[in-house]
Amino acid sequence: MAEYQNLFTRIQATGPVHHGVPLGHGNSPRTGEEPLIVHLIGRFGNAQLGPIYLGGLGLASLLLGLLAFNIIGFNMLASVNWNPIQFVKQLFWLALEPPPPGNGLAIPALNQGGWWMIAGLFLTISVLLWWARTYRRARELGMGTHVAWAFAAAIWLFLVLGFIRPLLMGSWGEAVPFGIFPHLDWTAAFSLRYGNLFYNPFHMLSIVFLYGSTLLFAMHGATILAVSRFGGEREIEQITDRGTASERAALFWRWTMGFNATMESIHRWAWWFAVLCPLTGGIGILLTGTVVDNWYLWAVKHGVAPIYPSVFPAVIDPSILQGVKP
Ligand code: 07D
Ligand code: 07D
Repeated sequence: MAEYQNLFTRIQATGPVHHGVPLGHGNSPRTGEEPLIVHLIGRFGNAQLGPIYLGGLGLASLLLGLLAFNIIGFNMLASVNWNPIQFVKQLFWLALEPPPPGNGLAIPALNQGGWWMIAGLFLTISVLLWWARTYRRARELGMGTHVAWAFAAAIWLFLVLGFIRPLLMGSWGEAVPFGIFPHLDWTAAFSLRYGNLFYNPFHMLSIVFLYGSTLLFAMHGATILAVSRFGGEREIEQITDRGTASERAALFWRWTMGFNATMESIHRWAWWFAVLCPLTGGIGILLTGTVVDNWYLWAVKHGVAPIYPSVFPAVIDPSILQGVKP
């Protein structure tokens, strides 16, 4: 029954275009007075394009973000002797590095991490202003601020990685470089330096919520699409009446799992899983190097991991030889 497999949008419901609720005092006018209806866009989401709200926060955020982006880009360009061909060829490998480890928290020279600090500062302000924008726009629409607080969870991990942990460790050199592959190198090196991040229980929790988020998203998306022939995607109230899309969706999970979410609770689950991923992750990164110096030795000490087997000439963990205490 292929006609009921609802995976691609076939129907585009369009009503009269509108600008949304009136905005009170202190708001900017919305941009795009005559919203457009674009069929192609309607295949992915809503066919109505605009109006968009720029506003002071949005404008300031975009400007600072663009400034940071340009500082990073020009530093990368300088690192290949201003050669545009090499810039494009090596783009994914280029970096703007933080100050060297010996520099501590001192203000460095521009080409010794100074540009990294300026770009980082601008990017951070840009992200925080964008957060304020999500909060303010939600309030103006009379909505809850759930999106803003979920975004705040991601910003928490971002701040731990680039600001809070380096501050606690007493060196900006601890922070992440800007760059596509360089930031992956940093991630791998960080794990190795601290004795394998897999043994960090907060990294474990973060992964649980990462994987859990995809699982929940798949279950929810699939369930709603599967009852769209009964109008499942249109039901906004919690409906348990016999024969409705909601009742079938609930029944399906009760049949297959013995338990089901509700139209409301599934979104609370999704929100918490997504939020807890960077929240627990940030805790894990914050503990690394500050409280725990080697997660493998920590895991051995707490009976999580076995010690190296003594079948061959005695193996000693290299970090113990370097004086690291479990
Ligand atoms: C799909 C929403 C759209 C967002 C996108 C990202 C930029 C960066 C900047 C050239 C899901 C836009 C990217 C604006 C351009 C310059 C200087 C979100 C979606 C498309 N990472 N990471 C990526 C960032 C960290 C890790 C990709 C940012 C940590 C691994 C992209 C941050 C660690 C892998 C990217 C950040 C880490 C990636 C795709 C900030 C541990 C990959 C991201 C601000 C968490 C993957 C080449 C994506 C990849 C990847 C951006 C932090 C690990 C470039 C902005 C330090 C292991 N990261 N990352 O789709 O392909 O997100 O890398 O903290 O495998 Mg990363
Ligand atoms: C980065 C939050 C900040 C982003 C913000 C967005 C812009 C761009 C522009 C849209 C992602 C700002 C946006 C500026 C806007 C446009 C155009 C969220 C971010 C504010 N790990 N690992 C995690 C796995 C290993 C390591 C988390 C798996 C190895 C480090 C996640 C595996 C080593 C860190 C996770 C694995 C290692 C992590 C990230 C498997 C490397 C972190 C969660 C199967 C060899 C981070 C506690 C997240 C963390 C993190 C998954 C392996 C290192 C769950 C599945 C052992 C150093 N890892 N990892 O939401 O929190 O990130 O750790 O092997 O710092 Mg890991």
